[in-house]
Amino acid sequence: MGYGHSDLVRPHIVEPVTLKILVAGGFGVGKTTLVGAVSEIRPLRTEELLTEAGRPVDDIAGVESKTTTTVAMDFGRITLREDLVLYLFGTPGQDRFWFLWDELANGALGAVVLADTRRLEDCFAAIDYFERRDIAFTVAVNCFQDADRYPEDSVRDALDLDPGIPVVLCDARERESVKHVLISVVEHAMLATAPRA
Ligand SMILES: Nc1nc2c(ncn2[C@@H]2O[C@H](COP(=O)(O)OP(=O)(O)OP(=O)(O)O)[C@@H](O)[C@H]2O)c(=O)[nH]1
Ligand SMILES: [Mg+2]
Repeated sequence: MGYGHSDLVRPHIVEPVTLKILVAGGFGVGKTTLVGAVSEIRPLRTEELLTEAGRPVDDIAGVESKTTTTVAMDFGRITLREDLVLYLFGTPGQDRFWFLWDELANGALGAVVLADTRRLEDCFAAIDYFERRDIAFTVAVNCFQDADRYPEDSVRDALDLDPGIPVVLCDARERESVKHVLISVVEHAMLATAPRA
């Protein structure tokens, strides 16, 4: 006789589903901040100093206090539920790093497009990219203190988004706020990729 010892120690081990989510948006909109706010592992960052040499190409209007920029990617992980783990890949915000996007987008289930209402046009390129590749995305407005607040629907109109695309307001520095954004992305992406009945 005797019992299966391992059954006692490990009653129900659930193998989590892991999903890859991209975090995109314009330069300095808060992508690195967002990944850092929710990641349960120390996020991998690839920050380089913004330098005098980069000044002609790096447009820091609106983010003058910024001293570093992402040159390859941010990487973090969050367990949303015991059976659902997200791997977050933050993209570099500057145009000169576009060549990295295809690599990062490979296998992504969905994406967050972070937007700043003072520079909405900066996220057009990311939206265009995901629309072309049929990657489901949620637009998250990072509410900086000195930016005017607009309701979700005004942002949707301004960005000319399809009615089904979620728009949420967030604070990229706040863990709970970012979790809410990620839940929106996962729900939207699941619906978008589910086979139609
Ligand atoms: N007030 C405020 N500041 C923020 C917020 N999110 C980010 N910041 C600040 O804005 C700056 C830019 O943030 P990052 O997270 O580096 O932006 P990024 O999108 O990763 O930038 P790139 O990788 O260079 O494109 C940093 O100085 C942050 O501290 C926010 O929600 N509110
Ligand atoms: Mg960054």
